Order: sequence, then C-alpha cells, then structure tokens
Amino acid sequence: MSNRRKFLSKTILSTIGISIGSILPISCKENSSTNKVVENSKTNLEFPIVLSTWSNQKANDKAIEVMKKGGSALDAVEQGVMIVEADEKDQSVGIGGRPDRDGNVTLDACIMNSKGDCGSVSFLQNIKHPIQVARKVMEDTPHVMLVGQGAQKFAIENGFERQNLLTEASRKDWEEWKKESKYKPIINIENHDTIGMLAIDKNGDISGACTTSGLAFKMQGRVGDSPIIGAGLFIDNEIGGATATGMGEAILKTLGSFLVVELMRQGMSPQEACEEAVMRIVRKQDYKSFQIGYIALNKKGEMGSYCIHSDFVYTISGAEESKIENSK
Ligand code: SD4
Repeated sequence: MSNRRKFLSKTILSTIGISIGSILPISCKENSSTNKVVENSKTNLEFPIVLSTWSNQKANDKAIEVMKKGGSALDAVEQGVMIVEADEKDQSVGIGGRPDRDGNVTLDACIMNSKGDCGSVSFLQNIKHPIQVARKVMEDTPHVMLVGQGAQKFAIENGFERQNLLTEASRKDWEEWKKESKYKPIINIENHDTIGMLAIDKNGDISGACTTSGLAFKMQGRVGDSPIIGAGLFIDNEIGGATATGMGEAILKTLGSFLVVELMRQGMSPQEACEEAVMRIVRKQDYKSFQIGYIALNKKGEMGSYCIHSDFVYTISGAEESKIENSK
C-alpha cells in the first residue's frame, strides 16, 4: 500500500470509526467503553462508505458488497441504485415509478466519477435502468446528457431492453389522480423517494449517482434536479460529494449539490454546507409547501444532512454496519 493510500485509509477509517460509532445502537454503545466502541469500529470498519437518501438499506448493502469485492465507488453507486430502479414497489424510481399527468413514466438519472466525468439521461422512457444508460453516456459518448427519444434510441442501440414501466399500482394511482387532476406536491409524501447515493471506495475515491421518476403526475416533459449535474448530484474528488432529494425546482434554482460541495471547499463541514444550502432556498422561496433534503460526504469520510421539514431520513453504511438516520 502506498504511503498516500495508507494515510488516506487511516484518516478515513478513524473518521468513519467515530461516525459509525456515533450511529451504533444505544445498547451497543452502553455495553462498551467509549474507547472500545471507537476501537472496535475502526477494526471492523474498513473503507468503503456509502451514504444514500431515504431508507435504502438494500441499495447500500449492494454498493458495499461491490466495493468489498474490489469494485470502484463508481461501480458501487451504479449497482446500488439499480436495486431501487428494479423495485416495482418503489413508485418514485425506475420501473413502477408514477407517471406524468398523461400516463407516461419518464425517468431522470445521472452519475459522476472521481475524475469529474459525468453522464446523464432525462425524460427517458421504457428503459428500466436509466443509471446504466447515464454511465454509458459518460463512458461511450463525447457528451454529458441525452434526453427523450435520443436517450432511448441510444439505450436500445446499446442493447437495453425496451419495456413498459407503468405498473398496475402506478396506473391505478394515476387513474385516481385524474379524477381531480390537482397537482399539489405534498411534503415527503409526494413520493420523495429519489435515491441519491455517494460512495467512497477503499482507495479513497468518491463517486455518486442519482435516479428518479421525478414528481408524480408532473407536466409532460418536466425535468427536475436529479439528472442535472450540480443540482441533483455533484462530486469533486478533492473535496467530496453531495446529492439532493425533494422539490427539484427549488434545488435547480440554487444548483444545490454544487453549492454544498463548493461550501465544503471553502472550509465548511458537510453538515454546515448542507444547512447553508437549505437556507439559501428557505431565504428566497416559499419553503412551507415543499421538502428539500441534502446529504454530503467529504473526503475525510465526514457526513452531513439537512432538510426543510422533518421526516427526511438517510442511510449510512460502513463495511460492516448500517444505520438509518433522521436528518436534522
Ligand atoms: C425531482 N428531486 O424530480 C426529484 C424528486 C425527488 O424524491 O427527489 N423525489 O424533483
């Protein structure tokens, strides 16, 4: 192991040790002396770390598994969020996502690696795993973003299967919604389950992914923050990463994830940066009717999260343990 790698691992391990130590169940903390908890955590918890929006244990487990087997943070975030994209019961992401007001399921996703490369798809229909298409855009085209028909054509040309993404449950919800056709996003309940995921692999490199079906019953053609680099996701391998969930329009107006990373660059902790990014929205917009949640991770493995209204949770995983936390 190079000196630099040793140093990084040590720094991050101790940071993670403390972070995960602080999220251990109370009973576990109480049974051990403080030193022992930290010491145990250090021994048990090797890099990698995964942080994701909402309660996404299975997705985090997958991401950790990928990195434990030697995969990169990029492989981890891609395969991690694919778990949610494939879950028909999750009506905010991938197959089973609630449709727009005309009955079309349209998906948005983006991915960013530690070199600062990124790929994105938006208004993508009939393809179950938009995050894989986003990665292909990043790696196999000279572009960053493909949308709509063009994105679908690119996906099909690259072997992705065309399939109907509107499940019976989401079709029924849409039929129900059409009775009144009122578009009124509700805090937390308006299917704010978009998954944004940040991961640091054992080399200390960070990557991120974000994927969603966007707001339920949105206007046809509406695109939120999630596929927009800097809004729904931003990674800078020198500093850290951030990702967002909630009302995309508010995040877009402040380029929220980029803002969080830039605030960390200026010296803020991930927590302070998330708080300031939320406050930029709160100061200017009528925040009472919508939710925003940010999560952030810096290169030392320190984490932060902040939201406007309560009930935003996020999932933190180390190599050996995970916890769902309430955001401040
Ligand atoms: C959007 N930010 O399309 C997404 C929605 C979301 O959990 O986060 N849902 O605006």
